Amino acid sequence: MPFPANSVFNPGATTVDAETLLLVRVEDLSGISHLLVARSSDGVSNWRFEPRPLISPDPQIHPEETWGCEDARLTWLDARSLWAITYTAYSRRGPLVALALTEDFRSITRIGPVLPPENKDSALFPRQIGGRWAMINRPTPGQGGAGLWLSWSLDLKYWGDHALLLEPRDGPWWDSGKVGLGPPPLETAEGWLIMYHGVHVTPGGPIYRAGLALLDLDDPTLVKRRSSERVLAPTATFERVGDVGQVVFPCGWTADADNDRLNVYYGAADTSVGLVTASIRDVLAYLESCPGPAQVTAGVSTEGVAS
Ligand code: BMA
Repeated sequence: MPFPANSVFNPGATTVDAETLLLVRVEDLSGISHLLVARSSDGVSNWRFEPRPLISPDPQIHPEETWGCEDARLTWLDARSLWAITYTAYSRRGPLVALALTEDFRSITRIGPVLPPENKDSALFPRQIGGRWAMINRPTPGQGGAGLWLSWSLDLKYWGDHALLLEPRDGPWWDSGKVGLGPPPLETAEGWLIMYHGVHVTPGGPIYRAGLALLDLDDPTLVKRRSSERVLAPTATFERVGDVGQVVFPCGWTADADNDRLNVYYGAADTSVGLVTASIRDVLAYLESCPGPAQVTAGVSTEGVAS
């Protein structure tokens, strides 16, 4: 690392000039987080870090960032020829969703706070749907658990038509209590693929795991499939032990459709970065076997029953 760091985790991911680019969250020795670019030609090894963060808190002009900038998600917006960076600005009144734009990951334009606290785990869809931009986010309401919401915008700055998209389940489920979006939605022939984390609180503390869902391409308010099972869980020592143990927290992925490969980058135990890979075809075939809209909506998703 180019400067002293307590931990490096929860990276956004994309591809730039045929290289994998991660925007990693670096928690400094005071506890405040910054977002730093790392590049690798194979997406696995020889990571090269920029000397300075791309996004550091700027509390004079952006008081909402006073306690740090965390957990970026990166979405290439083809129609605008730039990336949207959604990140958690940690304000003194709680975490909120902030948006910045970049053409090159060398400089950014801050749009600023787009949703008030408490809200986080947000990412844009890569293209407009029905003439509007769409963004998934995760407010924390006073009742009913924290779920995924969908919000809409004509200009990327002003967001509305907020609606609940996917609720946490209940009881012993791996995604009871809280869920939050992982990487940005990925367009596939079957629908928008999303990965989300679920938090199950146990007497030993919370466990963060991740599962999958598929949204309708033309109407992403419709959840077509939702995995009953978690597909990623803390099992290795580096996922079970760290600053916050028992955490896998995916925020970024890159997809190589030609080679049928999905690379998922995730934070492990709020301390380091892990990578898991999968076949996109396998993932979509698995989702086809998962519960359909009726079960998802009723929140009574039963094992392997398609509607
Ligand atoms: C969430 C976020 C993440 C963190 C996770 C586990 O609420 O704050 O940044 O990785 O908790 O501690």
